[in-house]
Amino acid sequence: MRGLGPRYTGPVLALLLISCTGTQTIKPGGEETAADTGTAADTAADSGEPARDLDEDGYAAGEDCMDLNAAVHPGAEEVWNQLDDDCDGRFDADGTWAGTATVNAQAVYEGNRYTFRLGCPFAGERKSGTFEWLVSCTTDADDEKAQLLLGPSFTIRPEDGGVELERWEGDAIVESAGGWDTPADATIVWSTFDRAGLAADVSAASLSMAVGATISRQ
Ligand SMILES: [Ca+2]
Ligand SMILES: [Ca+2]
Ligand SMILES: [Ca+2]
Repeated sequence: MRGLGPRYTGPVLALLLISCTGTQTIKPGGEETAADTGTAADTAADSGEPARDLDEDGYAAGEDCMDLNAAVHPGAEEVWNQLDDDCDGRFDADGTWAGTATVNAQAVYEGNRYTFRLGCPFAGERKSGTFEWLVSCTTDADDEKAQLLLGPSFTIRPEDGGVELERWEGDAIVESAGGWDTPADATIVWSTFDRAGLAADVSAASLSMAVGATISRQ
């Protein structure tokens, strides 16, 4: 029996060595590592929370401005639907619009008919279902009849700026610095998200106006 003692010495030492090296990986308060996620000790840089992509379109919430609609994400095609399909911060034709309107006016005064043709700047802002726009005309300061019949300047603007999809149609108003105003009918039709046509007209006994413009997004 005495002869067996030394034979067990080797395995006992090996077990002691294994238990000592094992304490290195379970020490409380150890350094956070990439593989050690989802614990209370996680840091912001290593939260263990995968980026969420609820609609599974390949774009995580945040980058995806509507993460419950797989058709909406950066790079998607913008379509007429009152949504910001491509997540560029504007839906449909939102933006600043400009152009030059041509105004052909006819006024009857003391039995005589006078005609005027003006080029008038158009400025508009389309945003989230509204389109506020203004045509600003300045008449020829040397044209006495224009000053008398149209005023030194006049504007045309919509009475209601609400707009849906690719067509706006409604009442507008012509206001003259000469002290009068008159209603107009106006229509704006978008051919693309960057281009539209404006048509407006005034039809009154002593004044008629035809307004046309091609406007574009800036
Ligand atoms: Ca998504
Ligand atoms: Ca859209
Ligand atoms: Ca957009």
